[in-house]
Formats: sequence, C-alpha cells, structure tokens
Amino acid sequence: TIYDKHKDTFERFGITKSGNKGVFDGEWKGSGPVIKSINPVNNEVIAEVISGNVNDLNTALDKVAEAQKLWRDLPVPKRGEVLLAMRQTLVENLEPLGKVVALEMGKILPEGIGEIQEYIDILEYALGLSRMMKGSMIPSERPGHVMLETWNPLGTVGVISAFNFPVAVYGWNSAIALVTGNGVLWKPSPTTPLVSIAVTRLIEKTLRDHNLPSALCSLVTGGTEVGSSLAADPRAHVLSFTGSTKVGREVGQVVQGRFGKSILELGGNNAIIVMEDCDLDLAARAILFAAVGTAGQRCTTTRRLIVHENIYDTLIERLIKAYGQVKVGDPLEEGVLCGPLHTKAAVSVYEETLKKVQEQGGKILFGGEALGGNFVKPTLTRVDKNMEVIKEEAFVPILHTMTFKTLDEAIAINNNVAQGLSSSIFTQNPETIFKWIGPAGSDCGIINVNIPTNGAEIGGAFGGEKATGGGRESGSDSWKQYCRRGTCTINYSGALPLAQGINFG
Ligand code: UN1
Repeated sequence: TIYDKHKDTFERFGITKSGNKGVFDGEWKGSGPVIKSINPVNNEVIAEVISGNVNDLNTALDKVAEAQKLWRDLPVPKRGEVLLAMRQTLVENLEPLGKVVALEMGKILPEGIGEIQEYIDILEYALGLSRMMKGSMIPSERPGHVMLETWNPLGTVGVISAFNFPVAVYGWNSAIALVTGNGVLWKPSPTTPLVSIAVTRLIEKTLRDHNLPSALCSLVTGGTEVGSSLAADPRAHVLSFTGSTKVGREVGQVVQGRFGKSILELGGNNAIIVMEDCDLDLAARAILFAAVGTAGQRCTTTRRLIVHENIYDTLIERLIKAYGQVKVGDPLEEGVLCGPLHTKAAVSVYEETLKKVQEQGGKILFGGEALGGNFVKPTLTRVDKNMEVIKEEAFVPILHTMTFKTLDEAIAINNNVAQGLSSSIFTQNPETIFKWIGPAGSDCGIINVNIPTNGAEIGGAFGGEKATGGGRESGSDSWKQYCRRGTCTINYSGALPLAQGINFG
C-alpha cells in the first residue's frame, strides 16, 4: 500500500495507518467521524483520521485562550526565539513534509517542498518582525500631551485553510498570529488531515521544548460543521479563511455579524497580458508555470491569456509545443510537471468547463482530454473576451486565450471579472508598466510585470480585491490585522485642555 511504501516518512510524524487522532488542544484526541486521506494518484486510502466535532472545537478554543494568556506576556523578541526554533524544525523536516504534501494533495514534490519553504520564509519574516513591530508617536495638539499607537494581540486567530496549499497558508497565518501574540486554532481542509497532523506535531514539540503550553497552536480537523462553528464563535477574534468565493461570502457575513475580524482569501480569475514588445521566450516559459503548475490548482493560477493580435499565432504555436512536452503523472516521479487533480470531482469540472467553451463558440487548441483517474491533459482554448465561461474560476489546468488590439482594451479585459487576485503583464515598455500599476491599471491585489501570476514571495502582502475578498496575508504590514490597535493619549501637563479648544464649564 501507499502507506507501507512511505512508512518511514509517515512514522517520522507519528502517523499510523488508522486511528490517527485529528484533534490537538494540548492533547491528541478526536470524537468526530473517521475521515480518510486519499492519494490523488490512484484514489487509494493512505490513512484514516478520527476527526473533531463541535465539542472538540469548543474545548480547544478554551485551551487556546488559556495558553494565549501566557504567550501574550512574553516580550516580542522572546516570541521570535520560539519562531526561530519552529523554523529550525521545519528545515530539518523540509523534504519529508514536502513529500507528505505531495502524497496527500497531489502536487509535484518540488512544489510540495516549495510550500514548506514558504512556511520557513514567513517564520524568518516573523522573527525579523519581532524586533521591528513598532508602534508610533503622534503629535498632539494639546500641550503636555502625547499620543501613542500600540499594537496588541487580539486573542485567538482561527485559520480555515484549503486543500491546495495545505501548509503554506497555515504557515503565513500562524507565524504572523504568533509573533503578534495570538494563539491559533487551525481547521484544515478535510482532505488533507495528515499534513496538518504532521505540522502540528512539530510545532507541539517546539512549544513543549520551550516550556510553553502546546495548546497555543491547536488543531481541529473536520468538515463544514466544525468550520461553520468556528466562523460563528466569538472566541475566534480573527477568522482567516481561504476557499471559494461562495463559502467565503457566507463566512465573511457570519464573522461580521458578530463583529469579528475576517481575512478572506477567495477565488481568483487571473490573467496575463502579453504585449507585442515583450520577450516572447520569457513570456512562454512563465505562462507554462502559471497555467500548468500545481495542475492549475493555485488560487493564483493563470486562467486567462490576453495576447496582442500581432503575436497571438506565434505565441500559441510556442505554447502548444511547450504543452506537448509537459509530463503528466505521479507527482513523486522526477520530470513530471503536472500531477493529478486533487479529487475525482475536479475532473468533472474540467469536462464541464470545456463543454461550455464549445457551447459558447470557443475552440480547444490543445489537450481537452481526461486521462483516467484524476489525471487530465493541461488545456489551451481559444475564446472570445465576452464569453461567460471565462468569468468563472475553474480550479483545473485550462488556459483560455484571446486577443486584443490596444493596452486599454487588454486592461479592461483583465478587470472585467468579479475576482481580483493576481495579474501580470509582459512588456519591455516603462510607460506600459507604470500605466499597468497605476490607477487606470490592473484592479487586482497582485500586479506583476514579466513574471507569472503565481509563485508570490512572502515579503509582500498576499491577497486580492473584489470577489477575492479583500484580505491581505503574509508580509508587508499584514501583521496589523492580527492586532488590536490602541490609540493612547497621555496627559502629563497637570491641566486639562480639551481637544478642538472646547471650553467645558
Ligand atoms: C493559494 O493558492 O492559495 O503565490 C496560495 C502563490 C503561492 C501561494 C498560493 N505563493 O502561488
């Protein structure tokens, strides 16, 4: 079996074939239904996990809150030291963890490892932040007064993550939540429980080694019931949700309804614009990674290709050649660039999307076949910019191509979808670049030039506008969302001058 074949890797993280406990709140437990982790290569069960239920969640939320009371009092650089130790553990487990991601999610091994690397990177970022998380002093209009801005933890950050980045998204959220002094409650995708157990075990050990309550980073695997309860629970002061726009809209409203703070990372419908003056070779290589990487299952995957009409034929010819060389297969096999789709259901999405393309008058230029099991052939279509099918996000490796005549038209096409996550333009012209990143340019949260739409670094704020939800995670000043901002006005004058010069009695 697949478990036996990779027994050493699983045993390293204490994962057995059955009876794994899917809840951690300082202790390993689980009283919910048994869930199966399935290998997308052949849909064989890898291992079984006893997931959590709403009761488990209830207890865990209390445990996190208790642990956070200790954690919040640690000087921030001391928190940084703990994050540094977490980083070390991940470095030591980089490859085996990446392998568990590949086995359970289905992405190729280099991308599985890359995802752990993202977690390592954000821990380094958070370590730096632990020495730089400064507030500010603001000039007061009153004599003998000082105004300060302080940043304190909010309490508990609930993280609901998706199957496609089962580790990195937790990494971004937990590293920043921890350095800012919060506790974390993680509800991973029900289809990737093993890697969340593996990661939690490593974090548990690090916290214990530092004599800290390990419930600080708790885990409750489970389904919709657990997710909905977490969203509705006022003990989750921040709720960071990654998933579909449909579910995200509900989650956002529930969290808003209790005046919690939500960070939403929802669907994308990312485009690349290819200008006539670009380096075509570079563009073709970038497009291949952007559209085929992770079998089209990144929220940042390029789904629409907007090409200047004069170079369309040349570029498509190159892409067809490049697509022809993509090896589809077992994600652990060397040389394979495109693994299986995560679930069998995604194969239907692939087929239905292509059916719609044809019904709406589009054509398939390359691919278009399901290859059995969860495997599909990465596909290029020719569409018209007004077709309905290209307005939806299909989480599969289909790239819709279309032409444009002017830059304004290309930008309008880029912006003419509900989603607003990532975008990129290929050009060598500075005027084009600055228009693209300016007020009349891309309306996305991520606005690239001469690189793919996917594969963002952790240093910037990650997230998007419109139906993507508006949240920003990872670098830049995203950490502020995990904090309670205090505006403090301190009077040391001995008198009581009121603001705005008001005279009161
Ligand atoms: C996601 O697909 O949910 O920019 C996250 C990227 C990765 C993160 C993707 N760093 O493609």
